[in-house]
Amino acid sequence: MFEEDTIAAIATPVGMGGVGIIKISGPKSLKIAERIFRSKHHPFALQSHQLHYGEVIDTKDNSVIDEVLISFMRKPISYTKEDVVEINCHSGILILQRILEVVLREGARLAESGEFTKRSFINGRIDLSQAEAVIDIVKSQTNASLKIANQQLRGALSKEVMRLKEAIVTLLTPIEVSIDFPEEDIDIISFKELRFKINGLNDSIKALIDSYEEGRFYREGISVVIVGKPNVGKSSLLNSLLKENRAIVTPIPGTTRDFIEEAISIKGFPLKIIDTAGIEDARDLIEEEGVKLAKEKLSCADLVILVLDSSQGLNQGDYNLIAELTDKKVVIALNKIDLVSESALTRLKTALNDYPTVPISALHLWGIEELKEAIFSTIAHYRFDASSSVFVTNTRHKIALERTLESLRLAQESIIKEMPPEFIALDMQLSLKYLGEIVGATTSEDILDKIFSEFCIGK
Ligand SMILES: Nc1nc2c(ncn2[C@@H]2O[C@H](COP(=O)(O)OP(=O)(O)OP(=O)(O)O)[C@@H](O)[C@H]2O)c(=O)[nH]1
Ligand SMILES: [Mg+2]
Repeated sequence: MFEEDTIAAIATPVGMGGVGIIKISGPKSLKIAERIFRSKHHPFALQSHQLHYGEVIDTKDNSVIDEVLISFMRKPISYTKEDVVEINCHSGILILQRILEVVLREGARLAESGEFTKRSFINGRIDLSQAEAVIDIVKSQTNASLKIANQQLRGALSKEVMRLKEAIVTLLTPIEVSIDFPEEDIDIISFKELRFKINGLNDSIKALIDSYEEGRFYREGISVVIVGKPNVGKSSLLNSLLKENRAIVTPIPGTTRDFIEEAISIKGFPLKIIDTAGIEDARDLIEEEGVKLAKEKLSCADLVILVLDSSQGLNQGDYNLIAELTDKKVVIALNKIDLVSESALTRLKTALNDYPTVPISALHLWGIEELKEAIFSTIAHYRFDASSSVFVTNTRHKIALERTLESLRLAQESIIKEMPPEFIALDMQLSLKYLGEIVGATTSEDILDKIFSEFCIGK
């Protein structure tokens, strides 16, 4: 059906800017471009893979909409493997919309979210994991996550999945032959050898599943939650880590009601840093909700920064909070040190001997680098060389790998129980199906729709 259908969309963010792009893909692309584009050079032909300078004309009244650069990429050497036209115009919402209107009027239809990339997948230029990498690239907020997404786009994960698939097929073929030709005396692989080889595959799959935890940190960022009693300087700390006034800071306890989440990176580590409402007995419903949210965030934190007001010493509220953090990685920030004496600070540090403590003044930006160091040293074990191995960062891929592993485990079980070869073959076929889901070879239409709906329109 794609053959008949030509799609178009504005590919750049809407707003004022230097350049805006309208993308067209499908069999009518060239015809539409020829209708709406008037070159500055004569005679003229829209040659493939060249930039042409001219104007876009409103075909209704022949008026000029904008001065543009237009390119035509003849299939199959294009993003979608179809005929593609890209119009670079000035980026103003009216210009972009008017050009799009003309393109639609001339026979294209508005593209759905991710439809260009979906076509690229359906036409076999990239597989599903590579298409998903395109979303990851667009969403990347750190160099490390960008690097992993780029590897995936280049096919690192696909290659590993294909290698596993081929290995399973190699093991499965003689089993299937023995099922189809039971009377033939074919030298099929021994059960012992089969178990041994499946074990080897399991190890590779497990390594991929294990990479998910690390990969997740790179994709989503390690979540660092700032907690403490009201007014101790949590929002001030967030602001000083971000180097901007993101959160409201006032001397009134209970200033932060909701949570605030921002991304920062420390030595290349992506962090999601979350400021929360002060935890204390709530005085009203809003505070109660704030405390509830803060505790929720706390429960899924990878690392907690507990902020204490060193000018106030420790009270029961602080001890209660500390008690809630026993199973968490914690760094304690002793804030407002500009208000306390050296000796008071030493006493506090001694009292908190069990924890890494960093004296800071969020107001004066003292100790912020030291705090970053302390954060880094508690998460440094997540460090790995993102360039050397294959990472699974996508939950969908991880689930498919877990199912693959489970099918192979069932196949192993059938081997141990000396079940008929049909049973072994069935589970091994299932394992192939699950692996196939990662690259989109065996993925259902609804799942495809769901994946591509996460894209923006025009990608
Ligand atoms: N002297 C001094 N004052 C500070 C420091 N850090 C924060 N403050 C002040 O403490 C008050 C509370 O700061 P916030 O950052 O709003 O504290 P919070 O913990 O976010 O407070 P809630 O959102 O109400 O829980 C403000 O008046 C800040 O200016 C510091 O290092 N030294
Ligand atoms: Mg606050």
